[in-house]
Amino acid sequence: MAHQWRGVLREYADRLDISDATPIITLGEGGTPLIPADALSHRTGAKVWVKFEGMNPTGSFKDRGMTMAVSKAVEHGAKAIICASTGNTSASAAAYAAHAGITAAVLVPEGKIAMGKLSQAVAHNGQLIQLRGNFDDCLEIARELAENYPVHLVNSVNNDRIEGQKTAAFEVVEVLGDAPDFHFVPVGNAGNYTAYHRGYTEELAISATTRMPRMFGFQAAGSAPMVLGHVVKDPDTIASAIRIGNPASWELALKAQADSDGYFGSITDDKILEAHRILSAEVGIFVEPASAISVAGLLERAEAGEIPKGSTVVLTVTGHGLKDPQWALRTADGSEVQPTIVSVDTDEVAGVLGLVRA
Ligand code: AN7
Repeated sequence: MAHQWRGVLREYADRLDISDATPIITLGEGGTPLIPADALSHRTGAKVWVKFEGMNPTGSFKDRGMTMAVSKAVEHGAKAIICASTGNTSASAAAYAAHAGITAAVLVPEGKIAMGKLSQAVAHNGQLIQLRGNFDDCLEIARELAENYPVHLVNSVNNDRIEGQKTAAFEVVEVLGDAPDFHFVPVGNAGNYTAYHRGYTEELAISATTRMPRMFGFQAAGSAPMVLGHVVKDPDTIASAIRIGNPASWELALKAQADSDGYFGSITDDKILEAHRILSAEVGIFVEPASAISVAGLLERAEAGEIPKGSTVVLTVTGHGLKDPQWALRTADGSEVQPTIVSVDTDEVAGVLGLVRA
């Protein structure tokens, strides 16, 4: 019988703080593909691999942390969880809560989350509340509620989330046989940046690897507090997932940067969309805009001469393109892609396709 991937808690039980008393709330997350990206290797001279986290059950990397956070919450008797979200966390929290038979309350910024994510949170019976504010406001309210009411916070300020997410680094090491030279991730709250660093740190400690990858994190130019060194009051970017002005894991991420000789950079929305097109059209991987920032970051750093030829590079792309598909229908000059419409006529279709009869 074919072996089925059992989700990160079972696959990495010996690397996580779980016991026989922990109920395993899983949707089979993790075990995502690490895909060689020849087009990006040719463009940069590095050996580039893409860790496609859109292949998780709810379509983003958040599921790795959510299986852990919800399992531990249920172990401790929680009947309700709460989170603030730019979308993906809310989709994941609602799905895992549904699976566990508990309630999820999700706070999102009004009008600023992608349709696919909103649909998921609603479909999974999340108690969805839109705040007239941004993500940072939502997180403040979620924290206050968790402090004063019987609801369990599952944002990445909850260490269980980071613990679950570190398993992605284990998977990379299993495929490559070592850590890469560079690891690129999008940065919003900087939880995932922190989680990969923790995963690689643990691999190094047990000699599963020979090195710590340089951790390279990227924020959108209009939402780049870690690059600017101060909180951004009104963050703005088309990459709504990372529209975050006051990252929850700021301090932890700075430590990870120092330890890994890492880097934080910013990328304009135009460059994010350009990278989105390259990844879709030349590699065949469809992601949401925030995820394309890993690709844009690599292209920018390679152009700056900062990526030695032959380096092994892993890019995490965090969320599936179907979450927020509208961006694919815009051309480089910002106009809408126009569909080609023809009659039911073989010769006419052949003509449009430029085919010549054999
Ligand atoms: C696709 O869902 O913060 O730096 O509330 O959805 O660990 O925050 C999402 C973040 C990158 C940034 N890519 O990760 C949320 C939320 C995608 C994301 C990030 C997010 P962190």
